[in-house]
Amino acid sequence: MKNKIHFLLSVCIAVAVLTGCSSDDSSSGPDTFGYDIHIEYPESYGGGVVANASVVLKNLSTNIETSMTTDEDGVAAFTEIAPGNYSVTVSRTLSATEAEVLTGIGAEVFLNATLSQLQILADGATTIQLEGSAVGDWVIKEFYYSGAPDSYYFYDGFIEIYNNSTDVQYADGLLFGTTKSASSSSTSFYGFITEGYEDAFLAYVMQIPGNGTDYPVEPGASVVIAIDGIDHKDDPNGNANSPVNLGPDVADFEVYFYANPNTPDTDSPDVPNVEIIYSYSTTVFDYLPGVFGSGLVIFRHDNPGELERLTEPGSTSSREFVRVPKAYVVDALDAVANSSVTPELKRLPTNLDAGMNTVGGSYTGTSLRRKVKQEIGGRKVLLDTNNSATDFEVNNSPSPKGW
Ligand SMILES: [Ca+2]
Ligand SMILES: [Ca+2]
Repeated sequence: MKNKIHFLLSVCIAVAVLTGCSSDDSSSGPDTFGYDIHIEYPESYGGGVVANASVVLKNLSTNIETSMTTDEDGVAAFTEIAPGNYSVTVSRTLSATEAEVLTGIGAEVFLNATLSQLQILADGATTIQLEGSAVGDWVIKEFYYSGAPDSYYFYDGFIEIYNNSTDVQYADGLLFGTTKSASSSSTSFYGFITEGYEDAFLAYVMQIPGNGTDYPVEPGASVVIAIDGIDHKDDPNGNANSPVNLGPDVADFEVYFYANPNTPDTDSPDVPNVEIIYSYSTTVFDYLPGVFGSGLVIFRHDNPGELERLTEPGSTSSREFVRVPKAYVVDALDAVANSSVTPELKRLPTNLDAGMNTVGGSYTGTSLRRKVKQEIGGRKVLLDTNNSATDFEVNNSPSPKGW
């Protein structure tokens, strides 16, 4: 653009020699400028230039809009812009295929950005970074339930929930729970599955506290919920065989099981407690997902205490289970007792987890951990096909907040 101005000035000087070139020549109009607007992808997409983004420049005095599409270098090079104040609106829709490459998650996504005021009084350039609706969601990263090896110690269990999306997510209010425990018995059916129910039925429901924005979690970061928030390897109340430290540096929350007035459960002062919405028994002394595993579900619901509760079909027990319809379920993992368990013995319907997985036995000191699908800009995107047989693998060294 500078070249163009130089050219115009040269023309004016050349014309001035012949006819005079006065500043009040009304036919020349006001000066106009060139302005380059560079568009970039969000940080969590690994950055980079955005081709084919729509950029609308609107003059705030005249309301006249000028639109352009970014070129392959991610630039909308506006020319002949009158001096003044402008707003800039940028939008770009990614197809599922494009999003798969950029975010690791194949779903259509709408990216946009707005600059409410941009003053243009000279040639110039600016860079605008797009923001997107979150692509992806919370997923279960790790479930350690089997108990410490060569022990009967299982208070070192934990659940790790991972922000597998492109944006900050708030853990506030996130609900989780487990079904009736899995079993190594070949006849241990779960009546709800046998009867063909397609919802989750949970023995425990717990909720992460918070007012909506108390617990922000970055993309690629996670929340660890411990049965007991202590360093199980070293704590006198722990067990030397335990593979995990779930002290305040690692565990974000713990389950302090106050439901039982005679509870021997301890409340680690530096690890906040989750809220217990429901327990199928008031005589248990802590949260017990089961050393053989269970169906683990994370979900959202505005009134979890109002969810329907049913007794297990075919059972004489009066214990009730909380029904969580599929629409509320964010992620689910059916952890079963061992590799010989057949699909009829699942704890979760196949529409929530098409398969199942196992660490192979109890008191193994091993966990189930979701596989890493790819890394984008340093962020691990975890594999999520809604089939735990594919998505999870046995982790011989349970790794809360790590890999
Ligand atoms: Ca506890
Ligand atoms: Ca505590």
